[in-house]
Amino acid sequence: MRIERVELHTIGMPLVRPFETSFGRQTERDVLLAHVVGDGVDGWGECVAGTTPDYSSEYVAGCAAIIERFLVPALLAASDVTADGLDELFAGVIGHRMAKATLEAAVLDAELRSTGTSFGERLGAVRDRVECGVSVGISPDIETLLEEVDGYVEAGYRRIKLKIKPGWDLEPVARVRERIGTLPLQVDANTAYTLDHVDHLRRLDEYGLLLIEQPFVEEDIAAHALLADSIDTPVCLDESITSTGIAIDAIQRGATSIVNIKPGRVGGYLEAVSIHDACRALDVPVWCGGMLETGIGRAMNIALAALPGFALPGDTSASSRYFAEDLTEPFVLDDGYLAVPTGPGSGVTVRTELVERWAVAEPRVFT
Ligand code: OSB
Ligand code: MG
Repeated sequence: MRIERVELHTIGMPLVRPFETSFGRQTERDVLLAHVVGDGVDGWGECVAGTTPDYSSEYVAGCAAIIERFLVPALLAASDVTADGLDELFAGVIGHRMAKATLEAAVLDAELRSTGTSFGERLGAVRDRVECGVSVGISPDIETLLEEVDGYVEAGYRRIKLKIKPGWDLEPVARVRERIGTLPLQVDANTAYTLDHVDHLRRLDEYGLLLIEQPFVEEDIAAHALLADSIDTPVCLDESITSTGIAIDAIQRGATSIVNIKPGRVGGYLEAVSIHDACRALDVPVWCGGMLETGIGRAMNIALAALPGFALPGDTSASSRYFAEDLTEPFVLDDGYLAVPTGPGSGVTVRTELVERWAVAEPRVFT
């Protein structure tokens, strides 16, 4: 298709409760949206970058700059744009995967709408619903944490993930394990530890965790391999996994025996499928991570999580876990599952009146 117009919108959406990780505390999501129009169809993509470069080096305003200055001109200049061809079209820009993923999602959405195909069909979904977990932030105290966990268990979530950091790890894990019995439990450190903590982290082994996510800094694959050799809890990389090649390398080096796949982090849904395929060939289970997505990214993530290698529940929670009102029709948990959308493209409809109402800046329009 030929892309005739690209709009960039930035909106602010309050979270229903603050979300605290080892790297920061967030009360609102700053969302950059790309809307592409061409050949009589349109599509939306959501950027997963945060307001500040604390989870990765990318951040909202930086993504907007890369998109405006380099990616949109390439898109508008091309006579025939396909999602498959974007890798080549954007080859002049190194990295900036979250920025590229934003436009890839919008182009895929438009392309699929033009043929009446759903994301699930295009990506290779084999299930019509996906099992859901929930990511629980660091709490002011244990009682508040237990209350929050109780609510999620009550809501039907099939797996709990606790954010941990030095000083907030063994006790919350022990108390939550005691509270939830045998419900699957995992932890995410978002790079908060070092190799000096190996003996300490080994103490997590007694809580029967599904996995420990990204204990060390993202560049240090070797440290994760060392830890994996020293503890029984499976090590799972998140931040470190930015491409298929890096995923294969980390697996072969024994640094990760389970992989968290986030489309935004790896440059888009097509690369996410490629990582899924590589992991499947190596018999490594994967699960779908989350970045507090609105209904747009959530719809696409749920389609991805329906691929055969997604063997563990994802951070694909219901809309209500994040927002009082979502940007699309809300995703509602049913017995711990979310249904894979079946309509063309993402299968959801963006509520453009909300895009306008929640705008924090004038939209930028490129033709
Ligand atoms: O590390 O998985 C992470 C949110 C923002 C940035 C990083 C992470 C997260 C989450 C939330 O854990 C997952 C979600 O519910 O979307
Ligand atoms: Mg993580």
